[in-house]
Amino acid sequence: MKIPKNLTRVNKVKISIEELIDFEDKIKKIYETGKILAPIHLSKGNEKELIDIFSYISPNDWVFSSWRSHYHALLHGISKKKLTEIILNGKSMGVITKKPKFYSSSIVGGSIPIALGTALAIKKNKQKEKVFCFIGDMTYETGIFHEAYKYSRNFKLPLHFVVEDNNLSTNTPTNKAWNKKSSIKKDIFYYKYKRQLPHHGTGNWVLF
Ligand SMILES: Cc1ncc(C[n+]2csc(CCOP(=O)(O)OP(=O)(O)O)c2C)c(N)n1
Ligand SMILES: [Mg+2]
Repeated sequence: MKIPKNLTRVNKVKISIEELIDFEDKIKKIYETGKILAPIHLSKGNEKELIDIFSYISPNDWVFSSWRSHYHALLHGISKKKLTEIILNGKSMGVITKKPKFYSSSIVGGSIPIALGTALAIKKNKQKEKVFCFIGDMTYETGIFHEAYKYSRNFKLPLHFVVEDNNLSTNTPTNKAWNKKSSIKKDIFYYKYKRQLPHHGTGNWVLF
């Protein structure tokens, strides 16, 4: 795992690996009863890395996530009860709360410009919060990431990217799609993990 230099731990993460796995297992079971009338994207296998990364994120910071947001939401302080309600309401891919400051989007790269604008506002208003934006390895290859990264570094904005590399874009190997040699920018959180579940759903119904 890569952690940017000059960052210190600011948070004692209270949620355990077992609690995270247990949450997703419960959602998986509910989904298979047909009660959730929208896609879900479950996490598994990256608990240890995420718990470590969230020790650098203050409960007062902003967190931006993607379609696979349950672990990020729980680790940033959204309660299991509240998150279950949101998911049962069909909003697994769009978990958004004011307290804690959490935003997620189902659009590849969709949260990046919003995270950038938030970081710009924080700097202009001389506030102390930081912005953390979680992206997958394919999202990391998009043009919007590279523009936002450049802008945030040139203007010294309080924006940190976390790249979660499962080397898959739905089911396409990202390294083959881009004929990619590994090169990750220095000031970025980065970890690799092996995806243990399908891109979406639980594997027991029709998948795309
Ligand atoms: C603009 C847009 N194009 C395509 C999709 C379909 N899509 C959803 S996730 C995904 C792959 C993303 O891969 P990665 O960034 O590595 O994230 P992972 O799911 O592996 O965490 C794609 C192509 C989308 N949601 N939005
Ligand atoms: Mg991926």
